Amino acid sequence: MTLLELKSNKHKLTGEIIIPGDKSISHRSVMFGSIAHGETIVSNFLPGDDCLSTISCFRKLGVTIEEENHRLRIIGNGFEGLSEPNEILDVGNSGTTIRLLMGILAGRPFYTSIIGDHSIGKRPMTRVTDPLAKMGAIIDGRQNAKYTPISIRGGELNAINYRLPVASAQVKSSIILAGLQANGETVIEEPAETRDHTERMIRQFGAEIIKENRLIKVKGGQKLSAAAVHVPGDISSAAFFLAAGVTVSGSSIVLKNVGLNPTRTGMIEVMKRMGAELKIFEYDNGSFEPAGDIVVKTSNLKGTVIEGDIIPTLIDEIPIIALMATQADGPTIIRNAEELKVKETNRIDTVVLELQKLGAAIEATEDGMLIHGNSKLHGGSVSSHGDHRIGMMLAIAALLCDGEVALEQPEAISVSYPNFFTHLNHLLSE
Ligand code: SPQ
Repeated sequence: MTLLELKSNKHKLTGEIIIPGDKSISHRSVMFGSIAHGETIVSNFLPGDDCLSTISCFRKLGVTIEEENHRLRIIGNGFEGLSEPNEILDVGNSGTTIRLLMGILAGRPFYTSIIGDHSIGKRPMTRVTDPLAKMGAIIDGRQNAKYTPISIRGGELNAINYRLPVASAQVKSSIILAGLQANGETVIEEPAETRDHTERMIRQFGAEIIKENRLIKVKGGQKLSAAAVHVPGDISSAAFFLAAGVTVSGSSIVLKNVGLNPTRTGMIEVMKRMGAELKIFEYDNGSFEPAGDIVVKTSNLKGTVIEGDIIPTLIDEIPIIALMATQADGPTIIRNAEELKVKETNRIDTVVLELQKLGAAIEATEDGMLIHGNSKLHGGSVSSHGDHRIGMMLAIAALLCDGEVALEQPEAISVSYPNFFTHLNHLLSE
């Protein structure tokens, strides 16, 4: 087991970093490049472990993908260009890979077997296997296709009208990808708006998708044509430095190239509400995904309530928001966030357990957390539990602690931010 000693020198953070490519958009760029016709070029691709798993799966499905220096060249031959793999597909730690991949495979007339790591083996798959089976795919797996290993034999699909039981971009995207191959028009209703990268990418690849409030409509049989994809920086990665910038005293940092898709910016809204001093400079990058630079400074924060429709727009940022809230004046309440229980770890339990070890006044609730604020954090031994976002949150927590923090399983961080510690050390060294 790897252990990393994080020295707490309470050093301010200054200078600037360029935020690495967005994980959600990087995954989708590989998938769309693979099912489109022609040569897709992707720039600023994120070579994190999860996105590399996606590349590996599509190579096993017969797609030519070249990867060099954050740039991909993908030769797609349409959905029909995918072929039956003679090996098991391994999605590693990536929920996005397995759920979206199943949507694509649902319409392919061949057999595929899919596995993932220990964490994936505990994450619910019925949320996608149910609607895909309704459309006509033959799916089996552990506990009636609830968990991996999963096998799927695709074929002719029929469109469905489907109300998502949870606000999930992965489930929505999986059904959209199946819907593109189905007979008729698939209609999906979202209980709350979730990230819309799939919808934006469909349009970039020359097909049509209609969004009317919370209804999404997509017709089957459309042709996708290869396109250029420039991946903006990942706001979910920037989140760790946004929180460090406002909480570590004497800090002032610039985060460059942050994706600013409004379905992902809930944390910025919450930070403003908490009194954070941050400035956003959005620029026209000519892409279908907006981006900009963010300047953030140490600020006096106050507690807040985070609940309802904003939750899906900051779901992956909740661990680091919880840490930020330990430093605010007054309590912060997070509600309606039960989805956290089925992420790489149960992120309500892991956040509460690990922050309590460092002296935070934080409690788990049925569907979120209660964070009392004004906590003086001390050193201690903590673990990422193999969850990248918990690992990064704890590395930032170490900056706020009196005393050393030893972090177990820091290697999980490479799932979404392989150069996280290089960036952190750069901001500490200026
Ligand atoms: O891919 P994975 O493992 O599910 O990754 C996570 C993360 O923290 O990076 C969730 F654990 O992000 C999901 C996110 O929570 C990525 C995602 C997407 O790209 O569509 C959507 C969200 O999940 P969901 O279940 O709400 O659709």
